[in-house]
Amino acid sequence: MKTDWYKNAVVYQVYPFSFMDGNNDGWGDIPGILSKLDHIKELGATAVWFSPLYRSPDFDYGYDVSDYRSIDGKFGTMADFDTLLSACHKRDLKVIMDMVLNHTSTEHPWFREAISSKDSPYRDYYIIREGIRKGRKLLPPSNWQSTFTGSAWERIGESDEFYLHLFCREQADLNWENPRVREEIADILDFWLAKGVDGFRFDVFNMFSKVFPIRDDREKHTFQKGAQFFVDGPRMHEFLRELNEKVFSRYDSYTVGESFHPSPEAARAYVKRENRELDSIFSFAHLDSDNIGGKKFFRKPFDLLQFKDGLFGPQRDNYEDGWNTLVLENHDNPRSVDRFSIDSGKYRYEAATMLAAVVFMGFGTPFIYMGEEAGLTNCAFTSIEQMKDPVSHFVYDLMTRCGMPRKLAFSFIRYGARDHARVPMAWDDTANGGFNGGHPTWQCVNPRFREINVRKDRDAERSVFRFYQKLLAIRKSSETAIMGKTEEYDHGNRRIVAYSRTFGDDRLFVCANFSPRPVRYVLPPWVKGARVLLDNYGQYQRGEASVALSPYQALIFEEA
Ligand code: TEU
Repeated sequence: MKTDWYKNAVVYQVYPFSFMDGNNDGWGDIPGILSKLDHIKELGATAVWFSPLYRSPDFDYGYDVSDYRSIDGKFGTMADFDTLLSACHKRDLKVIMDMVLNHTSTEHPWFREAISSKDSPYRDYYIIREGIRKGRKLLPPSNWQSTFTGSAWERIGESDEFYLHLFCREQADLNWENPRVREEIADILDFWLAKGVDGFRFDVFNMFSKVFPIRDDREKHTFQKGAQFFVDGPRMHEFLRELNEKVFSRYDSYTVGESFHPSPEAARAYVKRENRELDSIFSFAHLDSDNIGGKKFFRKPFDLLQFKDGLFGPQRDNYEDGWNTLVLENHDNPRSVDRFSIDSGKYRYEAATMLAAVVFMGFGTPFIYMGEEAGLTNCAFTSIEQMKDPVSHFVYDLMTRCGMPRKLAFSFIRYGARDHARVPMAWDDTANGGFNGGHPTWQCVNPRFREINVRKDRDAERSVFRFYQKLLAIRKSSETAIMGKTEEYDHGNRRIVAYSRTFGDDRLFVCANFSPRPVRYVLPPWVKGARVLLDNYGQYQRGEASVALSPYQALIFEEA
């Protein structure tokens, strides 16, 4: 029986490598997570999404899975996972597993089998094609490019054949056209649901279906060639419907898809209730308002209007017949307080709380990334060698090979790197930020951990954590905050974000100064006299005709 529990859920994302190291070996692990579940609960989250915990050679840190029914030894055992699952459930926390099903690790037994012989029954689990002979040269089957730069095809040994990989070459794309692959996938999902997990986050799900036969992309693109042949492909809806019918519909489960720049029409269709595909997909468009073409390293001046378009568009599009998600950070993004033209040195608390109010009071399920709730900042990396993410290295190499000076290339990488969010959590000011007992960590700790850490924030008078607690409590207790329709105000204002949420006769109003300068803002007449539910400065009790908003001040009103 479906209860739609996700509609009033608040999801907390744990990146297991860096959350908490229980056995002091330098890597985060399940016993570590267990020891911090109360923190998640106290915040007010109602569900936890675990980035991949499965066996993996970690070329892409867990997003290259070599056994979907296992727990990687560095994190613990399946028995540890079972303990974690029941510890979450005991605290009324739902559990969402990350499912990376566009590709497997090239160390997955299916792939090993597939390339072991041309007659292998696993051959057709992947997308393997002959290269193109041109004189002495052997060219890849098409000019498609991987999301992480370079050709999307890798030659199989000395043979004439190549396999497709839209991400790292250690991540081979599965052939979803093959019904046996889809059966295997349904079985894997069933395995976890039968164990008692409550839902899935699907990694780059909108690349499952490709256009066949494979051909060259002859269009001009600034970045990735071939995308129109593998994003929102022709059988996407059919594949999702099939999984929904076979698996999700049999459990009270929740699904959220992570999509790679979907078209607006496709994005709506994936979550349209009557289509019976996914419950929701991530809305990321606003997070591209400080970069060019969705490529995080290619920084551009922050554009608040683009941010607002990206934030409010999906709230509008999915209101009547779908559902939305609200995201500020994840393991693929730098810390939000260091983006969007914000100076986290001076206004860390103000900006972190303002961003939370603006994003998480919207229509959709909030997803909070570990550390965001304490206003954790980017890490002051000083060299590319300190970074572990292969993407940082690929893009740096590409830039420097194209002749970009190293210093400049590094400054781009440092702006957009996924590494910032992946350093060990700074829990307190003890060794390694309290992440472990002092053993060297797999990834450097943030050198600012003594000054910026969870305990210090929780104890502070102006605490990001406590603001999040209040914000989430408002969300949970107000039907308007959950179900209300969003209406944006003053879209053209380049400093202010303002919107209302309406449900029946009840209205909420949110307004925020997205700039480091004070701004006077004239409130809509109905907000005059409205009660202030939350204010990150604590200045206001009631709405006036106009309010003087301090730098990064955010106010949430409830109509009297
Ligand atoms: O990410 C999909 C993705 O394409 C981006 O978010 C990507 O990480 C970014 O553009 C690079 O700067 C998902 C996972 O979230 C990510 O961690 C994996 O690396 C990727 O899929 C491959 O599995």
